[in-house]
Amino acid sequence: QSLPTRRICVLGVPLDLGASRRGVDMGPSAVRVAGLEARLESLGHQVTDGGNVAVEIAETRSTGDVHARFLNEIAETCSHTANAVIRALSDGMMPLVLGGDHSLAAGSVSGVAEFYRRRDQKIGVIWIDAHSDINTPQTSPSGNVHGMPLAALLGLGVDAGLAPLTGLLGYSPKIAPENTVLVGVRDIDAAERENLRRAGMTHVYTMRDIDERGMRAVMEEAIRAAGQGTAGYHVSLDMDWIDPEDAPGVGTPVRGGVTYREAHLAMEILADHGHLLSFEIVEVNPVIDEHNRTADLAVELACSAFGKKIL
Ligand code: B3U
Ligand code: MN
Ligand code: MN
Repeated sequence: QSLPTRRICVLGVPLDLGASRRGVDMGPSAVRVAGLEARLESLGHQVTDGGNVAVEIAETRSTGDVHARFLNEIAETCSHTANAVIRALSDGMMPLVLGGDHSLAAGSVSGVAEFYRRRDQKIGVIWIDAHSDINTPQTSPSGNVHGMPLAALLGLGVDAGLAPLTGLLGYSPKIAPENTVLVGVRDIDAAERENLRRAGMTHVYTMRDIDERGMRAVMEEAIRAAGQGTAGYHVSLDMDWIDPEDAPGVGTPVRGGVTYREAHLAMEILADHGHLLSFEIVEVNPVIDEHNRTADLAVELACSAFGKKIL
């Protein structure tokens, strides 16, 4: 196989403060144990492990505001994550971020956006998830910050208490709705619908779109929108996108997700286009996984996204 060799920097963010179910803090470890580095290297890539970003644990902290539990601790970790991502990109490496709950994406995406902003370029984001993650502390039914990162990145919820996240690196918004795409959503809260509208999000592909139009058409459109006028895009892959049948070890399983084959196809299509700026895999929960098979699948999908071909 000939594929462009990349220098990849793995960054773990063992954060579970944004979720109510515990265990996704062990996600980075599970994905490393599943052989991420060796399997990417067997594709010809150069992989450096940048270690883990510092996180607090629930046991030593108080929850704070029930509408956005542990928000300040999460913002702190997001700030470290953003800086680690900027460092990797500055060293000429592509960040591959391992979560951890999805709230960390407020940090990783902020880092990628900032790196390109310094070069007068915008970035796109392809957010692959069963959920739309666009709650604010005001609209969240759970108070879990992993349901809020997309709102923070789009600049929503500043006066609803989300300022510690929206204000990362000193400016907001980090991304534009026309270059932000949701793929595979099937669990959207009523208030999130309103937030999607308020944020100006138009590229929202639900499971119905995937069923009716097929993964190929949806991914091509997603890639076009995220790439329009940008340096390229960050891909944020929440493993709960995949059906719990194939990915049981996730923070918040939702039935009716994409199949094993659709998931690989989507990653292969991403690899074909080559505008990937950074990649992340979040919400792997080893506590409820079966013999690490969700982490194994995460590694397989990363390999497909980084150019592994069947033939
Ligand atoms: N929308 C719900 C559920 C949820 C969002 N993201 C995850 N779960 N993983 C909420 O709590 O905001
Ligand atoms: Mn998510
Ligand atoms: Mn999700």
